[in-house]
Amino acid sequence: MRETLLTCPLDCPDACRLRVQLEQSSGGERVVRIGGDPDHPMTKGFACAKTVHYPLRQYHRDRPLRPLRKTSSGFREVSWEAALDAIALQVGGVLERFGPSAILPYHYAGTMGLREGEHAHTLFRALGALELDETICASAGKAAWESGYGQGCLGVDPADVARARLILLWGINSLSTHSHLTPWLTQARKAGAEIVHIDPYYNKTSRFADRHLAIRPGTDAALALGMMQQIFSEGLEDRAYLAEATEGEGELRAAAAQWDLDRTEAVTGLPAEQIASLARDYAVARPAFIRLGYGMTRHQQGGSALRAVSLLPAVCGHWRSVGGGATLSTSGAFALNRRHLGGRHLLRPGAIHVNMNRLATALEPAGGVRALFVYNSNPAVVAPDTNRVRAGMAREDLLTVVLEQAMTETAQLADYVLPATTFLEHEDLYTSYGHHYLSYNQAALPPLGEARPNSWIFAELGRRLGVTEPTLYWELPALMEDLLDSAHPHLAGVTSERLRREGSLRLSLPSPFLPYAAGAPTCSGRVHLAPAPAYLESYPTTEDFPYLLLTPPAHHFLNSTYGMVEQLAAQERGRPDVWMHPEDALPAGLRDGQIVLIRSRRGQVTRPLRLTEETPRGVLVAEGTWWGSFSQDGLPINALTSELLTDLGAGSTFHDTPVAVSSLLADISPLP
Ligand SMILES: Nc1nc2c(c(=O)[nH]1)N[C@H]1C(S)=C(S)[C@@H](COP(=O)(O)OP(=O)(O)OC[C@H]3O[C@@H](n4cnc5c(=O)[nH]c(N)nc54)[C@H](O)[C@@H]3O)O[C@H]1N2
Ligand SMILES: Nc1nc2c(c(=O)[nH]1)N[C@H]1C(S)=C(S)[C@@H](COP(=O)(O)OP(=O)(O)OC[C@H]3O[C@@H](n4cnc5c(=O)[nH]c(N)nc54)[C@H](O)[C@@H]3O)O[C@H]1N2
Ligand code: SF4
Ligand SMILES: [Mo]
Repeated sequence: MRETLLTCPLDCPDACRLRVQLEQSSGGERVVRIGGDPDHPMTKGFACAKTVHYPLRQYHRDRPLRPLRKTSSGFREVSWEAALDAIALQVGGVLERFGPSAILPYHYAGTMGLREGEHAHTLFRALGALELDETICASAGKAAWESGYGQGCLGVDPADVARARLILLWGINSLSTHSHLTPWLTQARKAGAEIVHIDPYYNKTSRFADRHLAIRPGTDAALALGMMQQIFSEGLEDRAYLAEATEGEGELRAAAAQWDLDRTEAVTGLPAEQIASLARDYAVARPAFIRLGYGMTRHQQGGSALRAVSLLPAVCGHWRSVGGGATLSTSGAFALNRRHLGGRHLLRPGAIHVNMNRLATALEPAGGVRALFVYNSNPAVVAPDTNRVRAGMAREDLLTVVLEQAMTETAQLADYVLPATTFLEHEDLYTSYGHHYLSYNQAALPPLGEARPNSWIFAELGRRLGVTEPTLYWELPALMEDLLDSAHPHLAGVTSERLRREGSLRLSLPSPFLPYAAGAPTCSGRVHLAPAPAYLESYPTTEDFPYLLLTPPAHHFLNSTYGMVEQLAAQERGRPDVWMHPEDALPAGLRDGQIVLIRSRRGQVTRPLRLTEETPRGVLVAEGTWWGSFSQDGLPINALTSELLTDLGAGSTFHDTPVAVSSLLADISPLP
């Protein structure tokens, strides 16, 4: 038995340091147990309910271990030579006949590793392929944050959150999605802090909080403006901070003045007294901290919503106290030299961009895409409007190559599946979006079967295509040296030797870390309160589609990454369901447990109905981006969602789907 420490590669703010136990067996060394590093200040000795089960996905029976080529009778194993030669030949043909803008790479954050994640884009930028804009998750939030606070999202150090006296968990189900914040929240509460959860439905985080405000979805800008109006009218704003560190106060005051308590109540659905007391408590608590989630951004007006909420700490000057302020993401603190990362230096000004939320449209025959490379993502399940995404991927005249660790529903649609290594099998470097530790993983195990890292696969293709760009062929040491080649003070003393030796290193942040205490890295050095955020009164539901469907993350899944692990699915009640308030269901003649048909303008799915008062009236909740194969109709929930983009950042709108619900005859033969 051997033990090693590795950082979790998954798309989660916690970037945990894991204690990985390996054991010799007849087939070689195997991972047998995963827990948290007790010595890591953020991980604090526990891994989440998902990643303790990572060995089940590492050794899953369906994991692709050799290159696969689709034939008329299903997938056939082929050698790496044969697969790479054939793919390079076809790509060469596409380049010759249609040019590089017929090639689309599609990727997201299956691994957060800088080498196997972002640096993997180098091949496509060297070829001059279509440029994919990574907008599926954080782009609306980032654009909104940066509109006030300048480039790069900086956040509060999680350890300082323990000092806050009032904590607003706003549009985040942090007990599920950011579980390593919980110890700091608990510590703050022991010291007297009150914790408020602002979320349309009642979930694990609401149960943990002292107060739950069930806001009407998509109306956070109205709530933030209504709070500001109370704060200004009672003179509770921080005049000194506003004068010294911000600009545009007049415009913000004017916008807030439109939001008296009555109007705010009418729009948000929250009682006026609750809004008033929240505003007062928030203004006077020192320190007050807001943990912003992405939930409020996944609506058409999501950018404005996050912008409005993110300006509250500026109005009240909370940025000046240790533990006060707000965090959306801490990613901006990792001031690496990203000039060559993923071949950024090769990006041409005239490159054609594809918004990843519009994959369905990009893959229409008229879109001109002839070769699609998917890596670190599972778009047949996670992308909006999956019926059209799947139809596009299945096109006869499209070469679809999928690099995967799992036989996902995207991989099942591929012409070639190329087996990828897991974080246990490749080395990499990791940042975080929830804390301030940079970390390095060595490869702990040899690749299973013939799995190979993305970087190896793309280098082999590059060679065959005659690509001479040297950064495509960089091994990790060269990439690491280049990334650390930065004079930024946050990287002082952070060297590759130390990273290799110590594994996880805290950035050299000033202590205390008060990123916006004196202003922000905008052109003027001040927080931009103008243009003032607005809420446009309109609600997406209609008579035909009277309910708004929210599709937030499930506790036991990480997007779709653990979607094939039956043990985790079992902990999520075994199959995807949809939740509805009993007072909505009963008048419509719908019963608990029955199979219903849910229709949107994009498609329809069948799901068992679960009646619960945890969901407010008028709202349906479907937790978890389940693989389609777990439901009777084989369809993922994204068969219902749309390509609609947010007002800022061209982001996704997964919580903005108007739907109708009706009972289904299939009710007579319920799922086993
Ligand atoms: N267990 C688990 N952890 C995860 C993930 C996972 O799938 N499972 N995914 C990871 C990833 S990629 C991400 S981006 C993060 C996302 O983590 P979060 O930011 O927590 O997730 P969101 O989907 O943004 O939804 C958060 C909450 O916002 C609520 N919400 C929806 N609409 C609104 C609204 O209009 N206003 C307000 N105030 N709230 C609203 C939802 O009901 C939900 O409870 O989590 C990461 N961590
Ligand atoms: N309805 C709805 N849809 C959503 C969301 C929602 O809340 N509701 N959330 C959205 C959000 S926030 C996000 S971030 C996206 C996430 O979407 P994705 O980034 O697609 O995330 P995952 O579903 O986790 O799929 C990642 C895939 O990458 C693979 N992978 C991991 N490591 C490697 C590697 O090293 N090499 C290769 N080749 N593959 C690897 C994994 O096996 C997995 O299949 O989904 C979005 N979709
Ligand atoms: S998924 Fe998140 S909470 Fe779970 S081990 Fe990985 S980083 Fe930690
Ligand atoms: Mo995400």
